[in-house]
Amino acid sequence: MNPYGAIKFGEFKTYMTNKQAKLKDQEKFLEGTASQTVPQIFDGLSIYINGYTNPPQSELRRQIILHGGDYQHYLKKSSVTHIIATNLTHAKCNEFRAYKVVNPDWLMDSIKEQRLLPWNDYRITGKDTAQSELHFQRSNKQKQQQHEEDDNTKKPLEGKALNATLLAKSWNRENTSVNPGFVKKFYSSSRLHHLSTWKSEIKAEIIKRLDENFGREAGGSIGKKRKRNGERLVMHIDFDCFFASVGLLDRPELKSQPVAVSHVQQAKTDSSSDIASCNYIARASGVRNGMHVGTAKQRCPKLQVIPYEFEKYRAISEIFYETLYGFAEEIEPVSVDEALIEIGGDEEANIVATQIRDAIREKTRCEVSIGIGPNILLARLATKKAKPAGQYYCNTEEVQKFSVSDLPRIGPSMTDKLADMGISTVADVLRTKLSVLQSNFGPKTGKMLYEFSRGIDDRPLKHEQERQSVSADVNWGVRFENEEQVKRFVDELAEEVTERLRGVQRKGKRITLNVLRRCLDAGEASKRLGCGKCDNFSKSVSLTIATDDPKAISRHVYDMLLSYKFDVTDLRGLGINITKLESVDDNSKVVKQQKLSFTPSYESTKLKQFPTEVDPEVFAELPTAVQDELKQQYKIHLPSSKQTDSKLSLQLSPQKEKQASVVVDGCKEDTAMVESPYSSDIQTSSDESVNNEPSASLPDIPPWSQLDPGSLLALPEAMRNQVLKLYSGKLPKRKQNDVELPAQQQEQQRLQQSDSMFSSREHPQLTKKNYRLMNSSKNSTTLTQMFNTTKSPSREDKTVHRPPWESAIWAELPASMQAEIQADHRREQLVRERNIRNHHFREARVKLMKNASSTTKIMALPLPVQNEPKLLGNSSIEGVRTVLHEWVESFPLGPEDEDAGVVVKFLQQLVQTKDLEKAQLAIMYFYEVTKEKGDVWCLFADKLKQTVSDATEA
Ligand code: DCP
Ligand code: MG
Ligand code: MG
Repeated sequence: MNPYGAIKFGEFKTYMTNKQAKLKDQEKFLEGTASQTVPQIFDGLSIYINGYTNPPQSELRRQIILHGGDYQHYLKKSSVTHIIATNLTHAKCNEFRAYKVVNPDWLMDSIKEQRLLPWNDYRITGKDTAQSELHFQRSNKQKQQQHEEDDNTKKPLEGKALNATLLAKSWNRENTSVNPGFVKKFYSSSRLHHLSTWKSEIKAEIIKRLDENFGREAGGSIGKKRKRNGERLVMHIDFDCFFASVGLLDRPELKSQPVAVSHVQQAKTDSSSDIASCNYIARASGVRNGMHVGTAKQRCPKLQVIPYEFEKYRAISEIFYETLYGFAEEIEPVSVDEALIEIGGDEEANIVATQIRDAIREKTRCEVSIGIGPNILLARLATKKAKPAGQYYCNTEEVQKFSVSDLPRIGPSMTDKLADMGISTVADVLRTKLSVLQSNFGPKTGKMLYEFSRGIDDRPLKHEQERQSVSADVNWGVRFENEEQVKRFVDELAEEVTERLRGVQRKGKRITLNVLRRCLDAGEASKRLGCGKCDNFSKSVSLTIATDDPKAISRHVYDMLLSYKFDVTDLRGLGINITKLESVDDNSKVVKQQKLSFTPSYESTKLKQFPTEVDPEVFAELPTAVQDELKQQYKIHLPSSKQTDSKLSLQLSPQKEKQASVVVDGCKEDTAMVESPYSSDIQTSSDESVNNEPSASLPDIPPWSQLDPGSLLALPEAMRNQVLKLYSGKLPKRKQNDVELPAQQQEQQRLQQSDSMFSSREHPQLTKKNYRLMNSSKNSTTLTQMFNTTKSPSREDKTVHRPPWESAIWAELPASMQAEIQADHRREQLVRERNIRNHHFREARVKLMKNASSTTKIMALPLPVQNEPKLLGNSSIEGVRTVLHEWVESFPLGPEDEDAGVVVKFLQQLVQTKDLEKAQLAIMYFYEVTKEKGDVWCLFADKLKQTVSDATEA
């Protein structure tokens, strides 16, 4: 059944089924984006949220899905495993008494700890009913503290007193947030910060290399020929005890000793400092990465601790990646000391691996180990066997020898759950039915386990993951004495997050504050200057325009922090997370538009959702012939008696839907554009040519010749296809237009035709002046402008309605006030837009009438002589399609260079002669016929598209 189909009155059940199906569709999307990176701690759980919660239901739902849980929109008592609620009425208490009812802290704390915490600690009981006093984010720990207060035996510990004791020591003052510049200092010595920064730098470098070497082909390769008869060869390369090995390079005297890298210099048996890396001699005594130095010292009294040397790690990592580029066909950076590569060619895998290890040893004097396999799963498992200083090939059958906890994405909670089911090795998984795995772990994870246990893993290597968020969190050394220090700290943190945003050339629309507040019964942290036992809080604000302005971010964050009314002495950690990212490029486009006084994109996208409404009076004014013509294109609904604004709404007749949806969208779209100072110019040229167009019954579409080809290629595929379909079906040949163009426009077209990436070499006379002319050409309409060929309805509507967020004081306003002003602005905007639509309708009438008398004239126009580019003698799109089809069918392994050259040249010629319509249709068709023909053809299709796009932009 189609969940998006219409339902009839009374079909409530269908409505519910459809709604659930739609919601599940949305969830699939979230799941798909999350499961690769986020620990799936709620896997196998089915969670329902009851009533008002904090964080809000939408956020909880997102978190549940992101972390692998099944979110239940409706309480299906048979399948729900947990219910989340903040308060329960007595009736609900009764109703839910057989369920695990927990407060939202359970979810949020579990996420923070990346493991499923015992639900019992967060249980909502009768005492938490709505009749009792409402507690904001009342956690179990707070409840406990409340009890303590109640029986008056213990007083809560005072943050102020705790901090005073701690900050009395000068070293502590020096190394906490009371000290200005703490954030910078913290990050300069934070290894985790360095690791994450390096990773994004390495990714950026890889992408840059692909750009340089291959003009950015999709799934780009580093430079080897892909052969291997379709078999994959994946290698997982990882330095042995990376930080420790690098540290030993300049300390040869310690080479035969147990060594660990940590912040502390004097390793004492009570030290709580973490070990980042320890050599294999230390590991023989039971020392492990991540262990406290104190514990390690107890296990291995001879342990030598050496300091971090971040610059050296980065430098060695650069050599490492540089070496890998020489061997890899594809590369996925995993971390500073680790990468996955895919090998082409036909050389024996073990020989290549030895060559790689030798090369890296020679250049860095450090050892790597290499796991090899036919996919990522097996290569990663093989590394476990290869370490230290070795290499290992893991074949598909061998996977069964591993324990389940060795498998990727299987965390401790899943390992425990599997153990409960009697499963501890991969061989045990293999014996378990898919249905059992799926019923215990959900369909996705169940299937993953099933496939992993058979050595199946078809994940490709990735080097370009879209960045979802940028954040800066500090949860060490956070101690405050007064608000001033907090404010300064927030400023510094905002600076930090902004720097990171700029580093990845992004701005963000959503700002989230994360707070760690000391549990009110908790004393000083056991880890020196650590955060200790804390409650988590988080709050977000969404902005209309993406930002990377530290001042604005800081202000919002500080506002949110103040709203909690926490005592500053109880703060133990603060973090800023920026999401809903946009690339700076996208953003600069928006900014540019705003300078031209266009309405910001937010408004226009919103408007796309609205039905096009038409004033019935205007409709009634139309001549019957025109009314009839419109009725053929649109289903015209009379307003129901309940409709207060007495507007008609236009809906497309089913048979015209595809074609006319562009127009309808266009009407909506253009409401955002009518304020352009150029709109009246566009109107003039459009009016002149509209007489030539048989499609003038689609009044808002300008002639093909006026489209900006660059914009056409920049459109989303679906929209572009619609536009092209519309043009190819409805318009006369491009040249017919030219005949009727005014002299000035013809000159501009001539200039445009002489300019392209290819012609610029042949026409060195292309001057700056030409370029300027071309760019200022009135008839170079952008794709968005093409929907806006009508004049603004009135002077009033032409005035610039500056969005309030452009004003200088916007950032000064509190978030709540901003939200209100934004809502007002949107309302006003809607009214303006409705007026504009009605005006468009009047304009449409004028054009339709003009057009009715000019059809004969068009038919009589002579066709111009053309020197059309040909593909193997074919110039018609049908002929071109036939050639392309036969070509693809005849060469299953991919295109021959010579043939490819012919097709590229043909497309270039089409661009040169401005027959973009044909170029685009050819490419669309090519995509269609190569879709199922394997990587080589698909890559070539991308390349063709890029060629045309480049040529057009040039
Ligand atoms: N690292 C860290 N903190 C972590 C993880 C890693 O500081 N939580 C640093 C120290 C490691 C380096 O990254 O030396 C590489 O991480 P690995 O997990 O590869 O660990 P090692 O290279 O130290 O050891 P192995 O030989 O097991 O790979
Ligand atoms: Mg390593
Ligand atoms: Mg590693």
